[in-house]
Amino acid sequence: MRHILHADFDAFYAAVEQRDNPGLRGKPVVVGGSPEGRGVVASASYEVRRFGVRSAMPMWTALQRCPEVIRVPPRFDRYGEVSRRVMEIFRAITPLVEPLSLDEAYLDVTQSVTPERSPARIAVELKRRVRSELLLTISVGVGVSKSVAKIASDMDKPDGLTVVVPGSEREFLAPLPIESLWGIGPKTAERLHSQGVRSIGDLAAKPEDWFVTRFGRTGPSVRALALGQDDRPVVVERERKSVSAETTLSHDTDDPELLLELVSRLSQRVGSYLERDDIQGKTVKV
Ligand code: TTP
Ligand code: CA
Repeated sequence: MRHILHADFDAFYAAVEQRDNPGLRGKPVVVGGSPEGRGVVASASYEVRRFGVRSAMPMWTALQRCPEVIRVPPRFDRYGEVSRRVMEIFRAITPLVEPLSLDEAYLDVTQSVTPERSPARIAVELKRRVRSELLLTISVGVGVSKSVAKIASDMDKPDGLTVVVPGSEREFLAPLPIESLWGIGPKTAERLHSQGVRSIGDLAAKPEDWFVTRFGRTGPSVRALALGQDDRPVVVERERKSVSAETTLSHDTDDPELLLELVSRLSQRVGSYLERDDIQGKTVKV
């Protein structure tokens, strides 16, 4: 049996800004581009979420929902630096750390567990270290698999700690909405809702062949996740699967000349990344 922690910063970009600028603490803060430049909210402090402001929302919508919102432009270098430091703290607990993004990672702590040091204790230690060394809060989920740990870390945000006791995975998952499961996006969820399947428990109650009919090849893995079964290991070094470049225009356009010019510029950027790292791809997507 494995013991896995999933750790995730609360309101990452916004929390770093509030930490670095005490004047922003306790205030409705968003990090993102300007409304004039069609910016979107990258991160919203918990204070501003009460107004219904969320990540990926256009900045002008955020302004409408909360006129007193304070917008801070992103400082990606700073977030990268904080990310490197938190990963160091994680690696001091276990070498088995798999970062998922700048602000979240899986930790396999199986080897660190002793009768005196339960996985939950390790999670408490981890939260304490991050708070004292970085002055930031993380939410942690503890479970025997990646999928359960990740869902658990989201249950009690911010500054949360949710422990799923081994053997109680099905019980833990049953009341949660199907959207919490990896691989169930909004479209699939809508389709399943119309068939009366809303909770993971509803899903888990379906027979094996139902999954194959609904999901095809991925049916068995969706079923396994719904039953709380997931034996994917924590992988320290992950192979990079793609290289990309993107941009946002200040106005919508369907001008073919402009678009071609843009595609050319972005593909040159992708090309230079490939060259720099001496790697190749075999599939191109626009
Ligand atoms: P999240 O972990 O999704 O969000 P969060 O840390 O701001 O808030 P919480 O986890 O407490 O719900 O994303 C981590 C960072 O990634 C976030 O701070 C900013 C960036 N991000 C974007 O730039 N755009 C997005 O649409 C999302 C979702 C995140
Ligand atoms: Ca986060």
